Amino acid sequence: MKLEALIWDLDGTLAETERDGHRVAFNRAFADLGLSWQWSEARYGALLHISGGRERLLHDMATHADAPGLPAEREALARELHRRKNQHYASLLADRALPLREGVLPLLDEALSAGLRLALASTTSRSNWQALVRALHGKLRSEDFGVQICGEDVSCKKPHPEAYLAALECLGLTPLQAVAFEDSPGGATAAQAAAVPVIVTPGAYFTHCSFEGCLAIGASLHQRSGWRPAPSKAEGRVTLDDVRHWHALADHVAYHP
Ligand code: XBP
Ligand code: MG
Repeated sequence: MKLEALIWDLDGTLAETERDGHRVAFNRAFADLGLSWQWSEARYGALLHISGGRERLLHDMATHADAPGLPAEREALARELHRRKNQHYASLLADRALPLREGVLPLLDEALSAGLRLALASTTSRSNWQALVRALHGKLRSEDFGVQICGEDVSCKKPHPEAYLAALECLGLTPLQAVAFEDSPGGATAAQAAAVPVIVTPGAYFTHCSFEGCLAIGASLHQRSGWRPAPSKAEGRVTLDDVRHWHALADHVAYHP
């Protein structure tokens, strides 16, 4: 099956946005509303198994005695906090852009030059994708991603496959004509549940997680060392040839730290 498209997750995969981006922005939103809640780096990591910022807020409210009692009030508070969080996130990025993960940009460029299509399949809000694009001043071009599935486009967030199924439908491709790039167990599960082969570069919060059934897994697209299956060459970054090679092998590997 010919490889036609690369489908990218955003948070943790294109860029490390969680610890110094979303987490800090959530904490600013709590302070805005006079709440004493603050998410430490460790607490935020534990909450990341909940996809979606609003959903994460609702989940965490169960642990706060001063959270509203009624479900409708909690929902309203989560919406307001989430709205403010996304505003803070955009200003944080405008002040100090979070870089793309190493090795991402050359692979994007190589794929485009080779005529492959790029898609985004993220459960983050569209405004967060746009904020990252803006902050990177032309390094990451929105127009290069012919298909952009964001949190607002799905009713079920990852690990549900909906984002990937929607991306495939918009691309007009079958799952094996694409490869997904993910950083988290939930994201990898979403791609696999849509039958899209997945290449994993664990995000900062997911380096101690196990991943089953990946096409390939490695610490960074920037370097070939340590990848499973091993790329044909030992030196340099992960290239489109490596991706095509893994795609052709369609051999699935597991990773247990
Ligand atoms: C990861 C997420 C997101 C972000 C915050 O998305 O779960 O919810 O943490 O984004 P990805 P929102 O699929 O890109 O890894 O607050 O906009 O939900
Ligand atoms: Mg992710």
